[in-house]
Amino acid sequence: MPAVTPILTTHPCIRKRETPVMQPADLPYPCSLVFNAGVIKYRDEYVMVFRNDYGTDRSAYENENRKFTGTSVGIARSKNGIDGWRFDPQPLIDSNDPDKDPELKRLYDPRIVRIEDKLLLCLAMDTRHGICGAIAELSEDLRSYRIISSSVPENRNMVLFPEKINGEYVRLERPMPVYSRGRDCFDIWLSRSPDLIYWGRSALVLGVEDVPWANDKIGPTASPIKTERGWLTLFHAVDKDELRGKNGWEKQWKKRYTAGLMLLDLHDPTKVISLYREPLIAPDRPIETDEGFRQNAIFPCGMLLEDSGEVKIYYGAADACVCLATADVNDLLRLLP
Ligand code: BMA
Repeated sequence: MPAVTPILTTHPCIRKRETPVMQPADLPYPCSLVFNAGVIKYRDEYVMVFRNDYGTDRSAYENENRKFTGTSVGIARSKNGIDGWRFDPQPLIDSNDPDKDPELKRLYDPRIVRIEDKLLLCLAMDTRHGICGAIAELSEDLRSYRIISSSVPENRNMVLFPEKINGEYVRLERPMPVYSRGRDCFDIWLSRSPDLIYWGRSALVLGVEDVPWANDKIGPTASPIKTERGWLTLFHAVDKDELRGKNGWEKQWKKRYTAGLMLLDLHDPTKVISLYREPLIAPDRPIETDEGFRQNAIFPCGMLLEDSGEVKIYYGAADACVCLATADVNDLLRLLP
């Protein structure tokens, strides 16, 4: 596969685990692609909430135009956050659930967070009338959920800060304005809420034009990590080239997804204290560039800080499997003077 230009590479402080932490064959129910997973530590275990697209395979997709028949969101637990994942027997959410609201098409790209005693899930929600961002509250045993808030279209990629700031819940989000800007040109915004249900006092955090290697859109990825210097915040960044041809299952895939890093003010996270001006993580291994459903896409949805100072970043690789990248928190902070 010819390299996608301009060449973008992962910063050397990031170590990518050689093999994926989760692949389709690991799941106990039908799965074509498992990717874009959020992770938290909960009751002495790591809990992963992942996206599963199912119902076709590469050959059927390419030769018979057989598309995916469903998307589910599933849960698995592990003692070390790397292997030995134990799956719940059924997905938590399934687009083919006969009891679901007919307005709702599917929920995907889960980001899980624990705020005080609440377990919360941010989800992208495709409806018959547009794409919305939903927030769901999970039961303590992680076996059921209830949607408590949803945005109007078009919005998604919501992530919640892991604690209240100045007494309010705060989320990052990525609306998708098309009329006003004439083309894909999407930015990162922030909204605040007294109760997780009503959201407002929205403000722009970072525009796509502020990210030197992005020319299409940016969006939030995982709940930020609190440090003494500010909120360590990952985001995804997309560059697009009309000349890019087939790279993956689809006839054409023109985008590349990378991850960037910034530090947001602890008390007013609309303020960007520092932005690292190159990608932190780029698709640069064969599993990310030459294999998978959409090549040249890495998409983090989970980030954890261990007591040792190791930051674990869980990302979807080529929309096909879940991979893990790690870095020392101080090395990441050094990129943000
Ligand atoms: C985005 C989302 C993600 C996906 C990415 C790359 O728009 O739909 O779920 O990983 O595209 O295909």
